[in-house]
Amino acid sequence: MATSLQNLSTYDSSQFIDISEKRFGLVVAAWNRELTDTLRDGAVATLLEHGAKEENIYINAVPGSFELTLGAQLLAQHEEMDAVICLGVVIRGDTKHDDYINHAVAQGLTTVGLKFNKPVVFGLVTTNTLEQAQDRVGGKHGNKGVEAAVTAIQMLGF
Ligand code: RBF
Repeated sequence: MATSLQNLSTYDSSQFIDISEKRFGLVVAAWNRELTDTLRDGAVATLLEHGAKEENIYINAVPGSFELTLGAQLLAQHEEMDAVICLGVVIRGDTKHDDYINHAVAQGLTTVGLKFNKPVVFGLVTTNTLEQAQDRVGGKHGNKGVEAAVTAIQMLGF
């Protein structure tokens, strides 16, 4: 599943539903902050561009990506929340911490989405190097924050 073959930062918005009354919760990991700020900015800009109202976008920070799951649950449990977008960057180090975090987040966000029956988007950039991460937060592989927002909109139209 090479990212270079799947770049949703260019997408067809002609089928998007009206999101002007939809509420979006963003959960953004503070770890690798410079990178996750860019993911957040891409997601917010995309939601606004497609008609979301600024006051309907709720941005919440969590310490690290591992906390995305609980952050998502705390937002998703509110009935008026339509979709939750989780953003983080996990870069592989010398140990296997990244594996544990990534699997826990993937499993956790899947569970939250199914529990509350609403889109909970996995906007976790998982890379071997800092450069690979930079390429995916507004670099040559697009901005995965943009793609996460697009996914939320698409799933709301499902
Ligand atoms: N959080 C991230 O969002 N990205 C990382 O690359 C990252 N690396 C970590 C490496 C180690 C060794 C540890 C212990 C934590 C790391 N975290 C990272 C933080 C993690 O997601 C979580 O916030 C903390 O483990 C506290 O639960």
